[in-house]
Amino acid sequence: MNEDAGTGAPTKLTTTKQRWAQEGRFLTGRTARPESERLPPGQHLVTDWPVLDLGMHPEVPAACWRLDVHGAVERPVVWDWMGFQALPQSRAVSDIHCVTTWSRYDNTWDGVLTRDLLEAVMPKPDARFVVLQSYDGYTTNLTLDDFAAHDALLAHGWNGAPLAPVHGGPLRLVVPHLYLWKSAKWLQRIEFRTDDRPGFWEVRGYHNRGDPWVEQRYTEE
Ligand SMILES: Nc1nc2c(c(=O)[nH]1)N[C@H]1C(S)=C(S)[C@@H](COP(=O)(O)O)O[C@H]1N2
Ligand SMILES: [Mo]
Repeated sequence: MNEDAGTGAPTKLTTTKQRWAQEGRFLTGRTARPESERLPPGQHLVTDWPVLDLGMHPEVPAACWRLDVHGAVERPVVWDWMGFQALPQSRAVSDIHCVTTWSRYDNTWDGVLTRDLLEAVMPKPDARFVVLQSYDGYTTNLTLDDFAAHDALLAHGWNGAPLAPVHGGPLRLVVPHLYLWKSAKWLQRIEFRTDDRPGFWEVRGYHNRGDPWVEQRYTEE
């Protein structure tokens, strides 16, 4: 017997398809993002990589370099360069978005995923925030959730080469889903906290979170 729209008796196939519709079968819960929507609102694409910072470019030879991870963690640690390289190493590709309206696609980063760092230091259950401090005195703050994003990493390589000192080498943070000011260059200390503490730009009118997709550029007065 053929299916007849509207009137036909339900066949096995129509009942099954009707059940799929009710269950929302095959829905991914994601929205397909056309290429035109890869660029957040108010941004334009660049192919070079502008340098932005406070103006002092601290030079930290690998022999003197340390990363101090402390605060609300079970296992505080100070890594030297060798110790840091002994952590699981990953490669990730992401776009960067700067609050000054430029974006740059397809950056290949080498380094340690923040997830792997978290596994090593084990934040205490009441840790909610992370404050980054850098060798030039810069600070910036993140929620632990934003810090732990699947594509966030502590990067020492960019596009197959060591990360250039002007871009934060030996080591910088990269949090692709937030404006680039959250991605501290010349990373020196990571503090896990139970309370938030706004950083250098956050106390100077920049948004506390900095989500480029909803243009969280500045704090609204
Ligand atoms: N240590 C440190 N990190 C920093 C900054 C800084 O001044 N010092 N500036 C931030 C800002 S405002 C931006 S836009 C990006 C720029 O990174 P880039 O120079 O690699 O493009 O670094 C961020 N990280
Ligand atoms: Mo910036």
